[in-house]
Amino acid sequence: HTPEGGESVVLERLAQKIQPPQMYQVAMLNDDYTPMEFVVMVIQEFFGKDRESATQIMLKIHLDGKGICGVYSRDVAATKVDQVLDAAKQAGHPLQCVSEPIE
Ligand code: NFA
Repeated sequence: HTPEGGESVVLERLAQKIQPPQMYQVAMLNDDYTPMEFVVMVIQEFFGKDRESATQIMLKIHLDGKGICGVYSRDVAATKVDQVLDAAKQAGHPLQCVSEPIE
């Protein structure tokens, strides 16, 4: 019942339909000027972390140059990046933040 394997294409498409969406990590980058306290506050406010977790993430960024603040769908990740960049700009800090697909 497989004349030319055409139904495997259909099954493949069906399988793809139930695959979860591509996820994106939102990473923050270190710089020499943004105050540690500001970074901790931003991570708490926009990524829902408690003060302890936010502090650990901030220190990882400070020491390694980069750290992941959370993983989200593409649109949510883009919104997080916008929120962080807006808050940093408003406060006059050069803090940078990027969204990157994972897997
Ligand atoms: N490196 C910054 C400082 O020493 C702190 C910082 C951490 C900045 C994480 C950006 C991201 N004040």
